[in-house]
Amino acid sequence: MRIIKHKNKSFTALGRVCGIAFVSLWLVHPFLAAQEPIKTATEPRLIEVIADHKSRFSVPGQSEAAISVKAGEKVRLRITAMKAANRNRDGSVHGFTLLHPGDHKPVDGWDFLLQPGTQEFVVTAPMEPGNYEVVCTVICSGNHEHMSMKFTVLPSDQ
Ligand SMILES: [Cu+2]
Repeated sequence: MRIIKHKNKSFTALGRVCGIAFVSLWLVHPFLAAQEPIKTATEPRLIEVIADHKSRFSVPGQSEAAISVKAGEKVRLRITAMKAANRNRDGSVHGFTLLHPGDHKPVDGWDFLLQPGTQEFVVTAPMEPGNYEVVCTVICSGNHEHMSMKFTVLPSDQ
């Protein structure tokens, strides 16, 4: 009888220790969670583009108007557009449309009309590597036909 009592006592003591440990952990866990980084490495890469008043694309900090992405890479396009000679009826001053290397057809989800000012689009690069091209789709000026830029999709393992 005594042994059983003793066992029960030690069981209760163990229960108490566990209970205290659990409560302490529960009290502390919001502080542990607050230590975790809020931003993760999967944040899409920012790519800046300017579509200017002379009907040219450019990339700030680059001498050549060209973009390189990895196949399937998620990127955030920040495009600043300035009016050239003409604008569309909807107010767009330039377009930004990605064309496939082979048939020059627009890539799904990569066809934008640009309003004056800065706008952002989060997009996923095509899965197929190759030399794509970005073209303007608004008859923005006499230079419209020449308004294009290189867009390279690299294999995802490079
Ligand atoms: Cu144009």
